[in-house]
Amino acid sequence: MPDTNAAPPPALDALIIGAGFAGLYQLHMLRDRLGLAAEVLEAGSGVGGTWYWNRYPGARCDSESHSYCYTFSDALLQEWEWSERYPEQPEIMRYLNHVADRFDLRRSIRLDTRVAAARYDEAANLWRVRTEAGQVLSARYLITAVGCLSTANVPRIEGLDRFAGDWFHTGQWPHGGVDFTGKRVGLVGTGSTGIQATPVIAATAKHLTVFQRTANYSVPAQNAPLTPEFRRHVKQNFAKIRQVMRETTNGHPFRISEHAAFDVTPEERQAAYEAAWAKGGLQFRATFRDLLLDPAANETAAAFIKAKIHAIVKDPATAAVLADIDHPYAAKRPPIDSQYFEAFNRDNVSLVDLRGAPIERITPTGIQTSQAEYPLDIIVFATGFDAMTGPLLRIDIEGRDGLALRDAWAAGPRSYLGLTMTGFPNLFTITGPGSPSVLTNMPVAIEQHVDWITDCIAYLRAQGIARIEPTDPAADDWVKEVNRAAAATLLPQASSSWYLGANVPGKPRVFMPYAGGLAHYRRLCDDVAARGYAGFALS
Ligand code: NA7
Repeated sequence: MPDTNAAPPPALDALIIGAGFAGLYQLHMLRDRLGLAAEVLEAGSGVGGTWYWNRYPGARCDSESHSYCYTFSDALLQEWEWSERYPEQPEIMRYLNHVADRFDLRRSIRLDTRVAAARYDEAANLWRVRTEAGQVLSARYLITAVGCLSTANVPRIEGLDRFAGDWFHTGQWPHGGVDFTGKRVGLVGTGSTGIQATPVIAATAKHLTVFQRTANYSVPAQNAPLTPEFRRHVKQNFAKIRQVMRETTNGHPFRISEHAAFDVTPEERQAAYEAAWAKGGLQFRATFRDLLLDPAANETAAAFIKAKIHAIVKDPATAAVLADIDHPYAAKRPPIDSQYFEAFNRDNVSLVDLRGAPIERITPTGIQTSQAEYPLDIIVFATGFDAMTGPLLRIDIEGRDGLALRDAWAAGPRSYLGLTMTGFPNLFTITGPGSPSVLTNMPVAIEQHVDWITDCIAYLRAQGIARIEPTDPAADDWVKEVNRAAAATLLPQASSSWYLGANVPGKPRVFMPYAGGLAHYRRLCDDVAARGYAGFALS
C-alpha cells in the first residue's frame, strides 16, 4: 500500500465506511453521543447504501415499512409517515436523506469516496485508510458499514462485451432509469430482485423473457397504502412493536406461531396457509414454528405454494417449470411479490428453463442457450451479489503482522460474533458474516450492532484500553456456533443459496449468517460485554 508513510492528516477517532442505514446511525452514535471525531467515507454520490444503488423497476423492501426504520429516536418515529405497507426504493431514500439532514450528518460524510485499502499500523495503533483517489486518512477505530449486498454479481458469460444492445445489473441501476417501451427484454435471475422486477418490466416491454436457473417460491406481498388508522396505531404503540421486533428471531414486528405444522389437522393447516397467503409477506414463514426445522413440516408449506403456482399460472408447462423447486421453502431467502406468477399469464412474457439448457453465450443480438437463441434489445441481470464477504474483501484490508483479510478468509469468513476478527485490532464489522444480518429485518440488526460497538468503544476509552481484538479460541468457538446454528435448521439445504456463497463461482461454500436468532444473539453479545468483553484480548 503506497503513500501511508507520507505525513498523514491528524488522526480521527473513528472512520466509518458506508453511509447506508448502518453508517448513518454509527456516525450519529460516535459523533453525537460519544463526542468522538468521526467521519464516514461513502462511494456513492449520496447517502442510502443499498438503496442508493438498487433502483431497478419494482425495487421495494420486503420488511414492512413501520418496522424498516430506526427506533433510536422517538421524535423521528413520530414525525415520519410511511405511505405503503412495504416502502419503495424512492421512499426509503427520502427517509434516509431526512435522517441525514435531521441529525446534521452530512457535514461528516465524504461522498464519492470509495475506500481502496485499509492497513493497521501497529506502531501507531491506527488504521490507515486509502481512498481510490489516493487520499490517506487515519483513525483509531475502523468500522465497516458496507452492507451485505453491495457487490454486484455480474456473471462472466462469454460474449457479453460484444452484446449490441444495453445491459444492466439491478444493483447498479442507472439513475435516469431505463425505458423498456417497445423493447425485447431478457431478465436473468429469479431471486427476490427478479421476482420484483418481472411484473414491472412486463408492463412496458414489448416482450419479456425470464431466464430461470433455479425455480423459487414466492408469496404475495399484499402491498397496499397504509390507512390513517394503522399509522396512528403504530405511533401510539411503537414501544410494544419495538419490543416484539427485539424479542423475535428475525427482528420483524410479528411473532412466530407457537404451533408446529403437525399440531393441527390437515384442514386447519390448509386454512392457516390460506390465511397467511391472504395476509401476505414474510409472515407466511411464521405460520408454524417448525417450518425451517422439520423437513416434513416444511414440505406442507412447499406443497401449498406449489399448488398456488399451478392455480395461478394458466399454461401448465410454464407452471410446471416455475413450481419445479429443488429446495425447502425459505431455505433460500423467501421472496415476496406483487403479481409475479400472474405475469406469466401475459402474452408478452415467456419463461426459459435454464436447468436443462444453460446459457452458453451472449451473442451480439441476444442470449444463446444450449437449445435456442433469444433475440434481445436489453438484458437485465438480476443475478444477485457477492454477498456478505464480497463488500469487505473488495477492500484491501491488512491487519496485524501483514495479515490480509483475503488470506484470513480464504476458506470462508472467520469472526467473533460477526463483529470483530482476530488479527484486526479495533476493526468492527456491522452486520458482518457470522452475525444474524441478512436473516433479519436489517435495521433491527444494525441498531443492535451499532449500539454494541458504541458501548464497546465507550468502555475502551473509559478504561484506557488501546486495543481490542478477539482471541483465537473465541473466534474458533464462534465459527463452530455459526455452523451449529445453521445445521440445526434446513437453511444449508438450498445448494444454490447465496447464504452459502453458492451463486458466485469459486466462492467457499460456508453458511455465512448466524442462524441462532437475533434475540438469542443479542443476549450473547450483551453477555460478552457484561463479562468485561469476554473472548477479547484487551491491551
Ligand atoms: P439472488 O437471490 O442471489 O438471486 C439471483 C438469481 O440470479 C438467482 O435466481 C440465480 O440463480 C440467478 N443467477 C445467478 N447467476 C446466474 C447465471 N450465471 N445464470 C443464470 N442465472 C443466474 O439475488 P437477488 O438480487 O434476487 O436478491 C438478493 C437479496 O436482496 C435478496 O435475497 C434479499 O435479501 C434482497 P441460482 O439460484 O443461483 O441458480
